[in-house]
Amino acid sequence: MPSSKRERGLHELYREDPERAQALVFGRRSFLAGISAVLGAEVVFGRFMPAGLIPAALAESTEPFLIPGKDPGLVVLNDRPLNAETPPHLLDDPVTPADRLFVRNNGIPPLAVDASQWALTIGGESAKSVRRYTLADLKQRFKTHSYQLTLECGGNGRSEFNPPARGNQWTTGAVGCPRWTGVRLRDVLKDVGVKDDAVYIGYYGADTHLSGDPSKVVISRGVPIAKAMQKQSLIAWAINGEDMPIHNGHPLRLVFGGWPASTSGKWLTRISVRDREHDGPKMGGYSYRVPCEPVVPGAEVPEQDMCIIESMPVKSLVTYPRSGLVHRAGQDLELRGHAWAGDHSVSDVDISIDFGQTWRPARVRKPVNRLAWQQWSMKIEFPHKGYYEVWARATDSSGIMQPMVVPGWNPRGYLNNATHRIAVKVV
Ligand SMILES: Nc1nc2c(c(=O)[nH]1)N[C@H]1C(S)=C(S)[C@@H](COP(=O)(O)O)O[C@H]1N2
Ligand SMILES: [Mo]
Repeated sequence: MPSSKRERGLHELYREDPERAQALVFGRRSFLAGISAVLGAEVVFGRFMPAGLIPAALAESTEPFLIPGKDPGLVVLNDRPLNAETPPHLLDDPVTPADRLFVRNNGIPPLAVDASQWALTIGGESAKSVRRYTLADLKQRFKTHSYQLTLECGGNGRSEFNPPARGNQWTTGAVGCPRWTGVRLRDVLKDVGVKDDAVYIGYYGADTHLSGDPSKVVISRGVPIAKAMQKQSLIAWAINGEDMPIHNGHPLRLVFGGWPASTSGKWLTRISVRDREHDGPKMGGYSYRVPCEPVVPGAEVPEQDMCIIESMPVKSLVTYPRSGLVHRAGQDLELRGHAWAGDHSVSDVDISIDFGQTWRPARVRKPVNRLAWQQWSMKIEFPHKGYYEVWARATDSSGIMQPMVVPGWNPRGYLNNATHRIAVKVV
């Protein structure tokens, strides 16, 4: 793997400057040996391979980057750190399978984890004690709870902002809603004892900084104490009844449904109960913050005018059919997908097949529990043969609707909850 300090990896480097990428990755002399290792095969006519050529296997597919425990259909946006999103049609299940949950790493995960040795320490200036819990302690001493909780990266949809925002160019797939199992954070916090002046909790995980510097913390975010104390806020060890994939935080992580997923600390080793807003890396500046008041696209916003993102906005996906479907004229088509709305629930999903001229209500299911996404479905007929777009627009329980175009521009490209569109050709 390259030793680049910036947040970019092989894919991006190869796209921009293949020669430099090769030099960086393998060094000039050992290039062929290195490339063979990555491709998993000898480059048979390697001595004829032009310098700077992008091996087709790297340029065209994610094959060499199959992620352990993940569906090969996930799209890799970056491999250092690893970031991969899920195409909408792979999110069709009401409960997201573990191998289809997106991955957003800010650093390098602890790859060899011994769960039997894992421990979580809780302390901080607003904790009444410092306590250490092994995974076994958590399982034995506290009641186990399971909830389906929606996890969405604050930057999901970033690729649509204009002017563009730097960072992972997520399209629609940095979201999922598996069933999480663990203990309530509040039960454990009560065991530790929380002082009256507590206002926030902050997490620390066992991943390492891209620079390799062990003294640098990758990311340490958190939530206000009120969110921490909600019954759905979990310290989780399982997804859908099984150990979670290493890239999703095995063996222990926080899960705060409906809030930017950056609050849901992975590979959790420590929680600090704070008497102030937590101030770990990526809490301040422009990280996971948006202008407190709307700004003109491209504006330079002073740091003190940025506010922390809390509950995520209302949003929906069309997960069936897959965009590009060719459908027989005269037959009904059953559309379906999910909708979610941060701390709120979803009250309506409306569908348009005429570019927003008219809308018809879909059937919307109740959430299985608070903070779980909801399923919508609708049977539709198309009046003529030709090209259609299906647009889905959700409304939350407070009456707020998804916008049809990309909403408020912000420097880092967060919170794009514009309607999802798919293409259908009727023949
Ligand atoms: N320790 C740690 N926790 C972390 C991160 C990380 O890089 N390190 N990334 C955060 C971000 S930005 C997101 S969007 C979610 C992604 O969770 P997932 O990879 O399980 O989908 O984890 C959050 N928790
Ligand atoms: Mo994120």
